[in-house]
Amino acid sequence: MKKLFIIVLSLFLFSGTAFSAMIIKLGVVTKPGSAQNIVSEKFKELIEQRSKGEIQVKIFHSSSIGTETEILQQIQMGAVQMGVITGGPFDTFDPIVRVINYPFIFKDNDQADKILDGPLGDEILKSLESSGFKGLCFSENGFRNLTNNKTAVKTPEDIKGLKIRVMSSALHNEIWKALGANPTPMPWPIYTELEQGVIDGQENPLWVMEVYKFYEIQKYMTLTRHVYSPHIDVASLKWWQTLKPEQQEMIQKSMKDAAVFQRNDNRLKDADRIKLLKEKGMQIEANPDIDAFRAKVLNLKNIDLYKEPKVQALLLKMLDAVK
Ligand code: EAX
Repeated sequence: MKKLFIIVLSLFLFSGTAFSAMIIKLGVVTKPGSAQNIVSEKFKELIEQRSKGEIQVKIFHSSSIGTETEILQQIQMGAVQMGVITGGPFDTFDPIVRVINYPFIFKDNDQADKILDGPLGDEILKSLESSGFKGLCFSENGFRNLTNNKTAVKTPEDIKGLKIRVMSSALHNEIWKALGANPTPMPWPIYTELEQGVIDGQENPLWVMEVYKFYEIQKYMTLTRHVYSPHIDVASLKWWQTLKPEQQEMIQKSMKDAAVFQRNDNRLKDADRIKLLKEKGMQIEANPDIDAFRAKVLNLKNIDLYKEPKVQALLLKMLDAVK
């Protein structure tokens, strides 16, 4: 009887595992409609279709499994398989990521795509393996802009002493110190802190002001475009190594297609966003003194955060490539 039970049980388990789909847990911190979710939903659609349902994706959004730092830790351990994570918090796991977040490095979207989709971008993705990540590709948050609730900002003089929330990243903290602000690192989300005046301002791409309704609580926006902010679309290396080559290829290709889709989608919507934010009452400075901002961060490449030889070498290559 006992034997029969074991046979029946193992048959059940065998058929259960043989025919059940693989479930990928994917983590993002933002809510549906946000850049990270648009990539993730497109990826889910493509991979479920292309694998004929054998690979399925469960998206955990709105920080339901933690901050970006906590999602990355779970990906390292293999408890979460994938994530679409902003460059900022990523740089504590691998300092090479600081190279992409170097202020004013890319002049436009085309240049960002060309570099990140090329050999220099590959070097960054490859480097992530040493901290337990399989870097798949880059999608985008976008060029970051400053908003605040105290004063119109045109030059760096205007931000003196402003309390600006920055991402959990030593580099972003340094950038805002160099620009003369009073930076406070904190993880996403930050609406309540802005609303209650714990911080005067923040910096993010245009879609954030729309999707998170920052126009309700931030009066001034300056199109500083100080940092191009990509997401790194990653998988757990531990998990990746257990996949068959065909599965790896399908996941890699589907994520890249999703990233290209989302970057275009984000850029197409940007013109209307400026219009909408003005209608909602934001006062927008479209022509700040970028040269003055740039001058403040010119020496950043010499700070300790870029000292590691591998990081310094890639930064110099990148600075040369964007000339
Ligand atoms: O996309 O924390 C941040 O400021 C990020 O840009 C966030 O993921 C919103």
